[in-house]
Amino acid sequence: MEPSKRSIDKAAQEMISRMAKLGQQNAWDRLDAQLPQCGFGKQGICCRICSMGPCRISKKASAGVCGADVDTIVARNFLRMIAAGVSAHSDHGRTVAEVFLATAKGDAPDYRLKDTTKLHKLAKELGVQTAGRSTQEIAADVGEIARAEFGKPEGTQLMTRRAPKPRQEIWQKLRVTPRAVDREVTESLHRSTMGVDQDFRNVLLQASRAALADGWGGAMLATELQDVLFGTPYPGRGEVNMGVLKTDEVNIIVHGHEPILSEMIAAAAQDKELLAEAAKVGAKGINVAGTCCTANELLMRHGIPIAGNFLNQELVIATGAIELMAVDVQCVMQGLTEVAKCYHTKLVTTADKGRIAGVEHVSIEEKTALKTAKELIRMAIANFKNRGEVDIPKDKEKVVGGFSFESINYMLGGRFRASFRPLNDNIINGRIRGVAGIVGCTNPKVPQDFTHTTLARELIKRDVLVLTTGCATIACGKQGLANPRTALDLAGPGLREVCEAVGIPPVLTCGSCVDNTRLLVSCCEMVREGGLGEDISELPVAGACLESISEKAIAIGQYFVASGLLVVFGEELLPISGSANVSEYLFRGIEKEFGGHWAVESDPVKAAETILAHIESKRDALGINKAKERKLYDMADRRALAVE
Ligand code: XCC
Ligand code: SF4
Repeated sequence: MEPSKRSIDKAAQEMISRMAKLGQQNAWDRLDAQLPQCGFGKQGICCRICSMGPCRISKKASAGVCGADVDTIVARNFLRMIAAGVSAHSDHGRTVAEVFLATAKGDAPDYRLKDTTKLHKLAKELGVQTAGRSTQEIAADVGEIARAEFGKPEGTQLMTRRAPKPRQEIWQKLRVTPRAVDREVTESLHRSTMGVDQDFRNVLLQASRAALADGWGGAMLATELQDVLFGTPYPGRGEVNMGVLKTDEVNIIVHGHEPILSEMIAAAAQDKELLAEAAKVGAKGINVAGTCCTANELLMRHGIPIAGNFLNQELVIATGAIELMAVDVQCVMQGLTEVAKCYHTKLVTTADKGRIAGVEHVSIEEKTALKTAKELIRMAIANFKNRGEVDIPKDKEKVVGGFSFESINYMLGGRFRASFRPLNDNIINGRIRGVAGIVGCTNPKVPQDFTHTTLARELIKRDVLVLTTGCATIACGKQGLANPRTALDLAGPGLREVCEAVGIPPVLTCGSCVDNTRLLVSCCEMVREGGLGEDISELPVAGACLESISEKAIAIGQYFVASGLLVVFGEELLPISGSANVSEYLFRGIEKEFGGHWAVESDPVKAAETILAHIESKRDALGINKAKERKLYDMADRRALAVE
């Protein structure tokens, strides 16, 4: 297949061609070898949870051996995906909580509590005494409470109290206020095992509760504690794409998710001794760059360059310029091993829970993290001399990274009156129509970066402020959408005016996938600020994920929906189409209960229309469309806009 059909990223195209020429395989090639993929799996109608199966629903068999009907099977599979997604984010959150606690207790000497202002706020929220106590003491209490959120025997997630009151009441009424994360995951697995929960509605309610334990629990804690540990992000410049790799420096890629590892490598790369060692082997410096979400974490906090998103992980190695790639957890393709073998690149796993057969393992532990990071850098330096021919694409784009909730608040209102008021006002007066979150991965089934960036362009053109996370952020960055200089020209006049006044691009990079909780917190603040209704479900806000790969994305989608938002997902990527009842519930029925719902649309232009229609209907309901005359677009107008 033409490289341009595989990715819209020029640098990626170059590397795809290079790999093809050299006879090396990547995810796209392996996808081709898998085609046609299983139609039962796509629709969510196969079940292999007991050994009377595997069963699949067809014209010939309308039930599994146990009698489970298609609704039960599809709902159960959906719940299991969510449980897996929740467990990934929340295990990440738990690791952060453990390092946080160790830091507070003085057991993790290489880490610091960087944002004590945020620590105090968090302490207050969690009911921890601050007066007359040291930072360490306060942090130790916060850490204990946070860690308990994952496994406490009773009570519900404390962070849910951040949600607007009516939202909390909806959750209580539906009995889905999440309890301990572990409990929700365990119960989800129990309920979806053979012969337990066989009422698809009941199964899907648990899907909401488990997902909420992620969004308002594990993932939210990950973000909050990481901010205290590593610093709350504030906007700063950075660069994205493979052009950030250096021909004359030692290149190290950090790949995966937990900043526990990448922060240490980033810190160690500045070590004078190591820089001198690099110079000795003829390298001008040590260049650390990230891929996937750990890259977002580093860009957000330190402006460290991003080499690419999910589908770039194999391609960066194909530049021949990577001395070492250190990976931790999640979204690390086993395919990396084969690509790394074709080059001098040393692939190293660092998380004991994420090893790869045949790959060297260097375990990162909190007590000795910096020492281990230095060891990894030494391995990279020693490997510099083994470089063969190097082919680094030129492409890179400037981005502004670092839009945390706090920094958006600050940018909008200023240091002395930090506030969401200007955002709310500009939504009310119609300069900004609404806000959309574009999140998610890149999937070889779709041309890489195409849907995220096309959707972002469509939305900003029509005055919708876009917040992005995960690999979608990196996609937008690569296409210049997170750079005020290039992106403001693409924004509609109202949005542009506001962005220029405040000094922000129309697409805000908000971090990694756990940082989707920043979007939830921002929604809470929009409600609290006033003028846009009493609950998240009243806001002219929506989420979209048209290029997902991960169970995590389904969990995120479900907690957005259960928080009251519309979520538009890539059609092929949501395996529920086999059950009309489950589809009907998730697309429509759930809205009556939660105020949010799923929609599927693979065409980004049409997805933009869906989101705009949603935003305008929320504006109508709020009565803020009456104030000003607005141009009513009919379908023909919209299409004309879309092809501009
Ligand atoms: Fe993975 Fe987070 Fe998806 Fe990227 S966006 S492919 S989940 S790295 Ni999170
Ligand atoms: Fe088949 Fe039922 Fe067992 Fe699933 S639980 S594999 S549908 S018998």
